[in-house]
Order: sequence, then C-alpha cells, then structure tokens
Amino acid sequence: MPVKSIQEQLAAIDQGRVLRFLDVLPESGRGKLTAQLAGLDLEAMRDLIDTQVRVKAPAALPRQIDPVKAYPREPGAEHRQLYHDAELRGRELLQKGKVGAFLVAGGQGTRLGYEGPKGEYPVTPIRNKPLFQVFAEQLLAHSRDAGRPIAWYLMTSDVNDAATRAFFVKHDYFGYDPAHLFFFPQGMMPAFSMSGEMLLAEKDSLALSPDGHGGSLRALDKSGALADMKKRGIEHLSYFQVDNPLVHCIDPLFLGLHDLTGSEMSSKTIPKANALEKVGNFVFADGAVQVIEYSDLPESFALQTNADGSLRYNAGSIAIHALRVSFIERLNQGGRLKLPWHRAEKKVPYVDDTGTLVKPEKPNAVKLEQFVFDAIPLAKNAIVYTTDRAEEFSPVKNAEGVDSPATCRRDQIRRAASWLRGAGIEVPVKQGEPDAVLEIAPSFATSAVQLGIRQLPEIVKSGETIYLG
Ligand code: UD2
Repeated sequence: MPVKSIQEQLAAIDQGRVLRFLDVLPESGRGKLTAQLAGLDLEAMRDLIDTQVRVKAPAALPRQIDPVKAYPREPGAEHRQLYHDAELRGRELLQKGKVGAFLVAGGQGTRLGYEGPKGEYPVTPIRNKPLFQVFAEQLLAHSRDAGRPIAWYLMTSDVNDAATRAFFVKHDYFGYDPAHLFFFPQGMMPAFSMSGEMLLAEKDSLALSPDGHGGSLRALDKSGALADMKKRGIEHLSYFQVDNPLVHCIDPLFLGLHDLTGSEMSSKTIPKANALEKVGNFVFADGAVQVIEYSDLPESFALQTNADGSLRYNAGSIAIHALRVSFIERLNQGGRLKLPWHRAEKKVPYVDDTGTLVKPEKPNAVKLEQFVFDAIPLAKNAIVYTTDRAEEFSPVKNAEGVDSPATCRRDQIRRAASWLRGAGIEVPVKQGEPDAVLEIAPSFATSAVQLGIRQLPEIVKSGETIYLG
C-alpha cells in the first residue's frame, strides 16, 4: 500500500503520530513500518480504541447464567447407541480424509520463561521429546490407523514463525510429510497507550503482539489454509493448543459426536480442580453455550455449590475443540472476523517523542486479543463433552508449581501407568505414585485400548525405566 494512502487512513482515525519518525527513517525502516500498518484493519481501529482501549469496562456478564449440560465421559443407557455410532463415524471421517489437525502455537510463552517457541520445549519423561514431536508422532499414528495422511495446520506468529519452521526442518519434520503440513502466521495487534495511541517499539516498528488464539480463525482464512482444506475435502478441524502433551490430538469419539449432533463447534471439558482454578468455565448463558474466562467469572458464581456440596459451575475448559470448516468460513464472511476483543493492561516498552526507549515499571499500555472460545455461542448446536483430567490435561504453563514441566512429567507417567494397569500389567507404587519411569510413544499406542492389543512387558519392576516405542 502506498505511504500516502496509509497516511490518509491514519489521519482519519487520529493515529497520524505513529509516522512521526518517518522522515528520518531509511528506506528499509519506512518499508517495515508501512508494511506493519498495512497488515492492520485500520478502518476498524477507531471504534476499537473508543470502545475497548480508552474505556476500562468490566467484562459484560450474560444476564442469565446456568451450568452447561455436557455429554458424560461414559455414556448412560440413553447415550450408548449414540457413542457407539459416534466412534464409528469419527473413524470413517478420518478414513475419508475429512478431518484436519489444527495446532495453535503463536503465543509468547512468557510465563514458562523459555525464549524460543513453546513447542520446542522438551517434555516427555524418558526421551525428552519436545511438544511438537509429541503431536507429530500422535498425528502420524492416527494417519497410520486411518490409512491416509492427516493434514496438519500449524499456526505460528511473527514472534516465532521462523524459529518454528527451522525447528521442524532441523528435525526432518519428525517424520511428517511436509506436503501435509501447513504453517502459517497469525495476525498481530499493536499495543496502545492508555489514551489510545498506537505505541512504537522502535522508530520503525509498532509494539506488536499476537492477536490472541481467536485470531487463528481469521488467519485460517487469510493464509489460504481454508482454501487448502476445501481442496483436500476437509470438513472438520481438531483444534488443540501447544502446551498440553496429554491432549488426544485426534479423538474419533469426540469428532463423531461433533459430526452426528450437527455441532459447528464442540469442546471438551473436565471437572475443575477447585472453584477458582485458572481455566475458562463452560456455562449455558443467554440461550447459548459459552465460556466465561476464570478472571471474568465473579467469585459469587465460582464458589456456588449444589445441594451435595459439588461445584455448581464445574465445567472447566481445556481448550480442545472440533470446528466445522463451513463455520469458520461463515465467521469470516464480509472480511472481518466476528469475535469480541479482550482488553489487558500490560507493561510495554515504547519509544517516546524524543526517540528514547522507555521501559515502564507499571502497566502503561492496553493489549487486545480475541479468544477462540468466543466463537462457541455463534455456533449452531454447540456441544460440550466431558473427559478426564488424568487422561487429557496437564499443560506446561509455569516454570514451577502448578502446570509446570514437573507436574506434566508426573502426569505423563501416571497416565502411562494407568494405561498399563488397564492392560493387566501391575505397576509398583511408592508413596502413592508409580515407582517407575514410564513413557509410551504415540506410535506404540495413542490410547489405553490400543495399548491393550500390543505386546507388553510382563511386569514393571520397582525403579525401572521403561520406554514403549
Ligand atoms: C487458556 C484459556 C483457559 C484454559 C487454558 C487451558 C484463554 C484466554 N484462556 O489459558 O480458559 O482453557 O488455556 O490450558 O485462552 N496462543 C496463540 N496466539 C495467541 C495467544 C495464544 O496461538 O495470540 C496459543 C498459545 O500458543 C497456546 C494457547 O494459545 O497454545 C494458550 O494460550 P495462553 O497461554 O495465553 O492461555 P492460558 O494459559 O492463559
């Protein structure tokens, strides 16, 4: 886009000052800044600044909030046939190539304190496989079982795109055929001063950060990933996030339920570890299934209990979804993704009027992000399906304490022990934990049921290290 036209657009939204160093910039710097600006939806920016940046409105809560009705993990009599059919349907979808895998990995991973893309982080108990490898091996195993490759869409962001691609090249794509692996970066959003001015990180660069995992739904469209899916005949996406190696990247039962119920966006839930656990809450509110983020659900709701003492709002979101491709297309109709923005106040270094870099000591800026789960209330027939924490959720988010590499390693060993016990193998216990270091490669088994049909060691001895691969 020519500089002139960008200048006009910026003037129209009172953001002309962001070009204040333009005259002193070399050609390359001008090009960089204008390219960043051209990547933004400047037209929509004024409204966003007026409604989301300058004003600090508390998150609007729905008028009527009730617990969500979720499909149970184990079907009762009324669901038995449906679950049976769903499992078959899920397998059929995979065999016909109608399912793609979708990993969002554009985030910055600041809490973990790891510099590179989070997917590089080594997580498995014995082989120290990085998160990306865990997912690649799972998807390869499911491709093998389906008898055809599963196309894998992997979203990065400008923060980690080059490093992510280089990591895959270095590791020979972990055996994945690059013809079925589609990398694409998500969109970026500028940080704003509290008064609504776009901040500069350098004279020739906006203070940009990824636009939230909700931005993935726009990036799928803009990057050509949706078009690629259409070409391949893919109708559903299995969505997961980069920090949870226990995720079943592909789950035939869940995918089949999603398809047979005509759901446009389906989600997995687990009972929360405690009332205030930092996960989103599934609720049924104002006539639709929705997620209310932990930070937005007032304690007066979060702490409510049923007559038997159990939590009334107990459906935690673990960020695992199935989405219809046609739904994502509809959300992007008109060229603008129909999702709300969420505001967060952060410390963002910026260049002041004299060109000096300022490192603030308290929050000075507003960042805006979109969340993927905000698409759920827009989906037809959205369903929620219950799974087990021990089976499917142990993210690596913090360097220490809860949701850390240590708890994730422990939970991988626990799950491996539970799968082995399910197959009739005894696993010794010490102080309540499996007394062995265990790792099951996805190529060996992607589920307890599959493990049951493999050749297994007869016993696990105390203190033993066993890799099943
Ligand atoms: C998220 C959910 C929370 C719960 C939890 C489960 C939000 C706001 N909260 O918490 O409700 O479900 O996960 O683990 O989502 N990402 C991008 N681009 C971005 C931002 C994030 O790709 O612009 C990816 C990131 O790489 C990661 C995932 O989204 O895979 C989670 O992001 P997060 O760490 O910001 O979310 P978190 O842990 O606060």
